[in-house]
Amino acid sequence: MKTKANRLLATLFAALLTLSLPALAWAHDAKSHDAAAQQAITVTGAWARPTIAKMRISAAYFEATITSGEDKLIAAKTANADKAELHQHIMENGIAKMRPVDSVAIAPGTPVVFQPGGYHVMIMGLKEPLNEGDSFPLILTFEKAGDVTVNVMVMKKAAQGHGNMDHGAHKH
Ligand SMILES: [Cu+2]
Repeated sequence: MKTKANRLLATLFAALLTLSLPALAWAHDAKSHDAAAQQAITVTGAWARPTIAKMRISAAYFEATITSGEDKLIAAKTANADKAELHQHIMENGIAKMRPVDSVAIAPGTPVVFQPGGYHVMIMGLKEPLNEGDSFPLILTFEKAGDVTVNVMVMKKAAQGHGNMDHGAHKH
């Protein structure tokens, strides 16, 4: 009985080795492409709300995708403001609140989505007001890929963002 079990284990072990060989080769291959990680990240649809009255704060939204490997968005900054923070909206006892987050993970098939009611880049201490039609550069820092600069368009969108950019239908 014991011999039979041992033989079975040996077979399983051999099978595992066979299986893991291509996996190891693949992992090695993926690692060699780390240098190209920055090119693998694409940020689209970056926009921010115009500032209101004398308030010098805004929030920026965008979607980031990665084609290979995994990374993390760890920081944001812009020369146009004193501070930019990664924030998340949460509901606490039915009250919408926001809090800073350390990082947001990104993987193929799991884009980083910053949108109203969710993740956003809180921009504080803007040096100039943001008006509709303006744009400004925002630097997104990823743990592996490093800095990715995106052009943020200042525009108004409906309070409940569904990614709909065209509000023409509301005009009669
Ligand atoms: Cu915020």
